[in-house]
Amino acid sequence: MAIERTLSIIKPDAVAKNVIGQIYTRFENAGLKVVAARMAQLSRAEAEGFYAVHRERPFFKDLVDFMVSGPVMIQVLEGESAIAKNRELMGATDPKKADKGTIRADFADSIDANAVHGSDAVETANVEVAYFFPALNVYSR
Ligand code: RTP
Ligand code: MG
Repeated sequence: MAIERTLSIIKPDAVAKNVIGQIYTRFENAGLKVVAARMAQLSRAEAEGFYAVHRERPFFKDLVDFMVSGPVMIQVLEGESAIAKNRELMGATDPKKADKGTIRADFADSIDANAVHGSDAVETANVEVAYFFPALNVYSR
């Protein structure tokens, strides 16, 4: 077990539903600390760069269209096994398959509009945190 950081995004659908606070409460109740945060309207270039690993996938254009469709809330979460813990809180990519009580089961409508993003491994977490936050703006505590 190690203290990790992970990149979390509350996607446009969940921001539009006004559930930022409810999602933050789940992070806090699971022992994850918000150590950096900002709201942003992503440009196409930013969204394409962020999801570059999916560039060749059939859903790439829909994914980018969705991610630029409204403001997102971007945060770095820190805590014991933060990457896996956040993925557990999120639930499966497809909300129909997500376990009861997970963020996606409770707030997501479809596999495209699925409420949240979370890094999936230490390497991707490091890249994704650096993509949105200069080190100076992350406040470990
Ligand atoms: P995320 O990266 O957003 O945290 O989601 P994830 O790890 O659970 O899923 P991933 O495989 O990384 O896919 C990234 C996002 O692309 C959309 N997607 N659509 N239509 C489809 O088959 C499909 N598959 C993936 C989802 O919005 C997913 O969150
Ligand atoms: Mg992913």
